[in-house]
Amino acid sequence: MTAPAAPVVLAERPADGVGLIRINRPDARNALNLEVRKLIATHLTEMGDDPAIRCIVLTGNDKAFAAGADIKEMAGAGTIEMLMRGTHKLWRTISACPKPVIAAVNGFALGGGCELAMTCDIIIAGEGARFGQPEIKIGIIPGGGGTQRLPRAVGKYKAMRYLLTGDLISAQEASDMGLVSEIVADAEVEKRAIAMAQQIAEMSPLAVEQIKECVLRGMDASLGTGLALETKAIQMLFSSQDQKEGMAAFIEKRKAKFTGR
Ligand code: CO8
Repeated sequence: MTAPAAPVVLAERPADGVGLIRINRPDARNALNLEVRKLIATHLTEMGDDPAIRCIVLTGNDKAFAAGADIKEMAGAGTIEMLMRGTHKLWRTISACPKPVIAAVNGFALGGGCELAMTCDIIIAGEGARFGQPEIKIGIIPGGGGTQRLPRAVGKYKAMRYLLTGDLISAQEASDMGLVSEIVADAEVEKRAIAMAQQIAEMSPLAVEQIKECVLRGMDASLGTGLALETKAIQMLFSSQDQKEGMAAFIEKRKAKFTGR
């Protein structure tokens, strides 16, 4: 009898306050088929609702974060079938997650994989990571936000250069143009992402959530609207116990203990 196949997405709790979602289709370079997309969305929703988790890491394996949407699964699909699959909802699940999501990227983050990383809030990449939007080479365009998020991250001219040629982007180039938060040795990527997630998990979850909301909503708004949102958010935090605890801890020269109240 053959052993049951491992789930294509695994959910783990590597440290206090930290959830980790691991894409697990090594034979297909972690290509994002429908099952993977649905499971990522399910785990993210559950972790987003779980008060014991304050920051989430999304990762793949040493060869691939994700090599894009599953080309074999969509090669024969028509318009209505693509519509019915509703895969665009996955991306909304991530940006709608109130908690920060850190992409820990080793190997290839291509097409939908690059878009998945860009939907996260922080990107930690290994030195050997390769990003890119190669859809142009297979006769389509990015469909998970690449034509919108890449120019917002790196500017029009770099984005056009990579979207129109499909050339891969080295970790160093990605970092230089603002697509990566931090580069570390390949073997350190997951460890570093978990350590950063733990650091964030120790902050006030109320303040963390407000920062994510202000940054994401502010990027879609005018400066004036974004600043007004920020002002309301900081004023609101003065009703929290975490604000009182954080400032008292500073004055008493001790480490603050935040409860999210
Ligand atoms: N889809 C399906 N299978 C894949 C994919 C993929 N994206 N990427 C790799 N695989 C499979 C290969 O077919 C191969 O399978 P098999 O062993 O059965 O032949 C296996 O993974 C290993 O791949 P390689 O032998 O090619 O491995 P290499 O290490 O030599 O190369 C690469 C790795 C560079 C990642 C290469 O596989 C590659 O170029 N992959 C395709 C990358 C790509 O074009 N990505 C974009 C896909 S399209 C997309 O993401 C658009 C999103 C649109 C969303 C629409 C929503 C509405």
